[in-house]
Amino acid sequence: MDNVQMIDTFKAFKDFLCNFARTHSPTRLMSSENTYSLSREHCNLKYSDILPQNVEGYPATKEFLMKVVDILLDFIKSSNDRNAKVLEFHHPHDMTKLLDLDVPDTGVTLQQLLLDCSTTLKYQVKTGHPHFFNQLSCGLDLVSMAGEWLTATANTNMFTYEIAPVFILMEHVLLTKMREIIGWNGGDSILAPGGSISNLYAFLAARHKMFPTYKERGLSAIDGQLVMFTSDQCHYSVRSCAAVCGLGTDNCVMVPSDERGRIIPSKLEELILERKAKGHIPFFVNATAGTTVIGAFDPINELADICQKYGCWLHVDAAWGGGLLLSRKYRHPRLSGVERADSVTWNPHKLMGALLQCSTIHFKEDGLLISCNQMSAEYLFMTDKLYDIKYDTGDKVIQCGRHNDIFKLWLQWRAKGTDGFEKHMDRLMELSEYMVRRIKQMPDKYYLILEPEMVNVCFWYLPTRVRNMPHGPEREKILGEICPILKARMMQAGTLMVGYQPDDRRPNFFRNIISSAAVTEQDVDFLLAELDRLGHDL
Ligand code: ABU
Repeated sequence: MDNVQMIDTFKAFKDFLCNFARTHSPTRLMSSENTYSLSREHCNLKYSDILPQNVEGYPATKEFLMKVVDILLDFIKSSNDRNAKVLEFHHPHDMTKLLDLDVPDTGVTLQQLLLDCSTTLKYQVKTGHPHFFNQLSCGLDLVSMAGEWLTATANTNMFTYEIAPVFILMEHVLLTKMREIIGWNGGDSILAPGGSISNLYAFLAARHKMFPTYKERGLSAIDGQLVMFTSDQCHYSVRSCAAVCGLGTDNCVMVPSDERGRIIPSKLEELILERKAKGHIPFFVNATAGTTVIGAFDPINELADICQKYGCWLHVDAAWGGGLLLSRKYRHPRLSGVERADSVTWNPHKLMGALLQCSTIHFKEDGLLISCNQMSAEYLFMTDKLYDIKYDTGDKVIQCGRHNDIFKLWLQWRAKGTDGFEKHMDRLMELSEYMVRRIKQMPDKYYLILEPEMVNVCFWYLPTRVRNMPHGPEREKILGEICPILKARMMQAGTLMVGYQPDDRRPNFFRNIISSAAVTEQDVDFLLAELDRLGHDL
């Protein structure tokens, strides 16, 4: 055998091994329907054979990443396929057996990483599927997703202009626009990691405003017991502020709400007076614009009057309902008076469909965030920099590293325009109204719990055996017991996801959310028919 023959034989053997490895992967992540195979040339490569470790590795890098994109595109396609399942449910102990979650001592090949990516998405719930109605954040906005891809590739931190110039300016422009939509001229804002932390920022700024030396002196700066007020329907993060900021949850007063889930202003005033009589210091009132379960809106103007009278800070938690600020049709009366608030939480990753996560907190008064939270770390926030250091926004927050959550929202807003967002909000509300109409057309099968103010439609499904029972506590008890069983059937069938929960007035009931741009009237019809198919015999 001459040299050329030997090389050919060696190459043929290498190809055979490569093919064998591709089709006989020993790991359990190998999926039989996998089509994400790297070329023979690259199938045995590892991370060290691509950029940045191998400067000659661009062709392999490109092929690897293009295959990752193929996997992502297939997931997107299947998320939009109404014949595909929303999820493939397995109990944790079974799921563990389907996966190889080990992180090995010796790294695996790029080919194996592709299989890992593919398998990961195979078992992921498709939150962008038109039949996923389970959370406040449903859907997959593809422009926003493209933005997130770019964000991941840019891989920068948002603490200084120095390393994120374009993104910092985008934050400035977009947050100013959002404040204008709230109704303010000026002020300040920041993107925070979630609505709960946004609410915490509001609390911190309010306390700083009232007790400017708290930052240095701590508890000794406050001569008395601070008290905050919120409705009994508020998001639990408001109460959590009291726990983490030293008030104690006993000093987060839960004000009763009416039968529609809205705070009762006269009760608020009574409770403020009660605490004042004890020598306490009422300082913060939270109004919820869009409660998590029912989607109720507290009457902001009435609360603003009370806050004005007693010198309290008014925060509006519009994490959920904030998107309706963009709709001329639905903004009023729900968010009327929001411009009178001192701070507003507004999560574009909820109703507006920006990718998770994208949460904003806005302040009417400029300068509070920085004076409250600034620590002036000299290794990041030098004062003698080349540029105007007011753009080093990282010193306004209590965290150090800050994820880039702006680009996906900015790109989405560029694509839709403010008009497009308004149409989107109106469409979601109209679809929810459609669902309510359909439920009312089937009183034998569905019981609407209350007329929704938002896209939260709360209802019970009525299986055949209860259809002739009069509605009352006895029937509600049965309906409450049915919810988890019907939800389990949904998940096992994989065709639909709708959430359920109890509240302080009733046992378990379903809460359906329409916040995905993918949903149509036909999907609402499917949802109602599917619940009946899965649950009529319960
Ligand atoms: N408050 C966070 C969102 C909760 C939900 O998706 O139901």
